[in-house]
Amino acid sequence: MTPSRQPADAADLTSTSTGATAAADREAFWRDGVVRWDGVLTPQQVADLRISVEKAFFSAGRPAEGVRDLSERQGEPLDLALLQKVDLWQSDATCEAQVRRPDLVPRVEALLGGPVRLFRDHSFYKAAGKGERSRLVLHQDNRYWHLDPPDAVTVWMALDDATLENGCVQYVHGSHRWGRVEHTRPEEGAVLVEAHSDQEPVAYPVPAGSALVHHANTLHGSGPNLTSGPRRAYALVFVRADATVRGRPMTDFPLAADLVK
Ligand SMILES: O=C(O)CCC(=O)C(=O)O
Repeated sequence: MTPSRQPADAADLTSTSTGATAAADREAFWRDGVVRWDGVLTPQQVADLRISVEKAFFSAGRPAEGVRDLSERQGEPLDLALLQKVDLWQSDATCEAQVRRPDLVPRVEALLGGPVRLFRDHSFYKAAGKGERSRLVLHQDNRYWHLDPPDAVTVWMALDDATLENGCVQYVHGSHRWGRVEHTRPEEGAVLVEAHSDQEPVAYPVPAGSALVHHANTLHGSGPNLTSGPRRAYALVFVRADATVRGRPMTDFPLAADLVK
């Protein structure tokens, strides 16, 4: 395995739009495996993305094509408690505008210390009224993605206020340094596997429009949505430009700088 790129000397890094320095961002990201960026989406962008996400997930009241039910248990009817969809930007102009926005890519490149590719976008939909079934178990993204090195960054943007009650994301600080963690099936028939951690995750409640930016090896999950409304999020995933996926070069994945208008 190629080792992760270590944070470079931060002295040359410039201020970010939120006033926090890129150096402080990098320090937090490489210390905890996650960093919070506030005010990444305007209220209008949140409203527009909610419309796009609802359209992407549901068609005439039923799950649309390409929607994955992460709460699925083999042999049981679909519960539709925790839904995911990938690559919305390829068919939705509002999502495409997020992929092409000029401000996020330099911030992500500053975190990873070099050029990045867009690996995917994806959206998570935690439905209301499904209780425990909408919980997302602790996992490492790279358990599924097989990127080498695993230096990929998810910019997870809240489309609803994410709270303890509706299942905000939780992260195990420092777990991005643990390498590949064993995952096992939490129960018979579950589609997702769960990682074990002796260290408690830290909950990150954030308002709609804020982002949580995590490394692909950071253990994370989210609690159940116990409220009467959905908890939605839209995320962009960037990977180091020279990484491989399942041993193959990633030249088919666009360089993020080329997508930016
Ligand atoms: O939205 C969530 O609850 C989980 C997000 C997640 O697992 C991810 O962005 O990798």
